[in-house]
Amino acid sequence: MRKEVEKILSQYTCDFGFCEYEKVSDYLIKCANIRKIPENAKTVITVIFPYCLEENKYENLNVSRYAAVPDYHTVANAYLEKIVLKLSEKFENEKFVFFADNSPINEVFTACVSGLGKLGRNGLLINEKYGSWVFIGEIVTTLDLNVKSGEIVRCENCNKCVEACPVNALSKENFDKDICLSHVSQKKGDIPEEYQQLMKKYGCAWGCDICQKVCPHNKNVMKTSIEEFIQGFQSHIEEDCEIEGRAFAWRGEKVIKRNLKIINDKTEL
Ligand code: B12
Repeated sequence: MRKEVEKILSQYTCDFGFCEYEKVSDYLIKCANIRKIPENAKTVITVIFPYCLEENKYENLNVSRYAAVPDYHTVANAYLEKIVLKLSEKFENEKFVFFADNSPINEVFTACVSGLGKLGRNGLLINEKYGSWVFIGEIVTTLDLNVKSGEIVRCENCNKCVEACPVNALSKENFDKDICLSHVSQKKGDIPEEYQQLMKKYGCAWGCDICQKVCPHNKNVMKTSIEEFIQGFQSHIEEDCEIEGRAFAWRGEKVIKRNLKIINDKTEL
């Protein structure tokens, strides 16, 4: 049965792995989608979507790399939907439900125990081929593939990401999401001056890549072959840009416009 599932998955441009649902079910993230998980779920099929492009593409970047490609929710969900259609045809009596990001599944940890990579000190999945420049999605199914989950393997803890984080969000053992620059840049309302200064300094109007850029595992990684990411890449976001279809659209245009104003402001803070 596993071979048949693998055959279907390998028709798409994605790498994948498996784990027992039971292994991750104790760590579900509370969100509305939790009710979509099928009763009697047995297996999680975890899929990664690499998004790194050639380095020279990032020269004029004014958002983090994940936001420079078309909205990954749409791209990942389209792939996952196609896979689920094929799987449902093949295994008529089983249920298959897919998620990407907006998911009750802790995707980083699930990808780790699905054999897709190490857990980085920055809290991100580090894949051997693509580094941490991957999005994660998954299919939760009642199909019992009799898989054996792996254990979580942590990175070497070289500390580069911890030292590079300008707000010390990684200094304590547990990641402090409330002070993370990526988190603050995505919030509504006023941005503290200290954070405005950092956004200007790094020229980044959405998200933050600092802890990933310094990671040794992200050097010379394989580039994405996902056409949607290659074709729809937009490195420089203008204040009057169309936000539809971009990763920051969910927040509404006010937030990205506020941020672009901050980083485009030429006066000293
Ligand atoms: C909320 C969120 C954020 C928040 C908070 C992040 C956080 N770490 O809490 C903010 C806005 C800061 C953020 C930022 C970013 N994010 Co984000 N984020 C998420 C999201 C939607 C949920 C994460 C979450 O709330 N987890 C719950 C908390 C409590 O988990 P936790 O801290 O890990 O603690 C749990 C584990 O330790 C667990 N545990 C312990 N042992 C074990 C063992 C097992 C087997 C399991 C399963 C669990 C487990 O127990 C704890 C309690 O549950 C995920 C998607 C998802 N559904 O997972 C994407 C996700 C993690 N983000 C992603 C990305 C790309 C980013 C950014 C890189 C974007 C950017 N460039 O700015 C940054 C990176 C910042 C960083 N260093 O983390 C990707 C990561 C891809 C990768 N390679 O790992 C994800 C997976 C989205 C996706 N579908 O691709 N993010």
